[in-house]
Amino acid sequence: MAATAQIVTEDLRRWIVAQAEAGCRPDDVLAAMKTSGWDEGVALEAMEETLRQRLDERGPRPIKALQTGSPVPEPLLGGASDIVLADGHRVRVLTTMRLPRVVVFGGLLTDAECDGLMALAAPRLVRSETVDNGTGGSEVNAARTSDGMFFERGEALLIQAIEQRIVELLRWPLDHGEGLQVLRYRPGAEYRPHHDYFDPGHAGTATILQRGGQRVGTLVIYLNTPEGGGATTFPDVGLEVAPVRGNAVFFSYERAHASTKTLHGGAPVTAGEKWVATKWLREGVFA
Ligand code: PD2
Ligand code: ZN
Repeated sequence: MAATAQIVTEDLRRWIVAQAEAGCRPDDVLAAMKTSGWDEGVALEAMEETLRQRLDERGPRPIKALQTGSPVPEPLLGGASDIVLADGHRVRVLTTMRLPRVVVFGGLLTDAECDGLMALAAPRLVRSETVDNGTGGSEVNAARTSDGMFFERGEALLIQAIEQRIVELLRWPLDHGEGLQVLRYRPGAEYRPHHDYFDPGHAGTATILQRGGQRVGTLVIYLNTPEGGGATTFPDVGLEVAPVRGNAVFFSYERAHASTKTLHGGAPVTAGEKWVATKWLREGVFA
């Protein structure tokens, strides 16, 4: 069925409302619509619009299963120019994409800033852990074979300067950001494709969300240029961002759902090391 020919009928609206009121998860409703031939984007829009309209009719009593998109950071873009000024620092906009929402920046950090971050992080690196979906704690994971550490927000002057630049570039409040994380990949190390949002279906997620809510955006900054490999990949759309010292890739996700097409990974490093700093943005105050 062609996307343009898909009309949302009253029958379909009634069916969507019935599924939500019966407690069906949005993912399952979406999957059922896709199986019957609906384009994913059209189905998602139909579901959201129908449920929002239904909420308006019914007043404040929420239908528990529904989720609408959250506000997300939207970077400062230069309009006619590909240069933006973030806290007085000139940053180049190299690539933009709508779905997934991706923006690649050139020259976000200077060489000296990259060196300074790596020097501060190096003595504190330990084998990376990922979130344990069952408990909300963390665990060592074969899908992520790097070493890492977290800075506290604002813990050093260099960190403060970088964080303020990110605040202006992404137009997202300082206190909605997690502390910067630094990762070092050795040859052969990788970060297999994953989503950065916390999966609402997992038992530990409710605990994680108590501090700052969902993640809504990610900025990965490359602190060096590996000799081989290490691209940041977006397998849903075949996009590969080359790791170049001082550059960064930003992406946002307005819902914790694969339809954002923000599945991404760190391809194996084939020669040399790869160092990145990641800033995750939350929907609320991360205190
Ligand atoms: O280092 C990367 O390219 C990478 C890839 C995927 C980093 C992250 N995810 C992350 O820090 O979330
Ligand atoms: Zn990631």
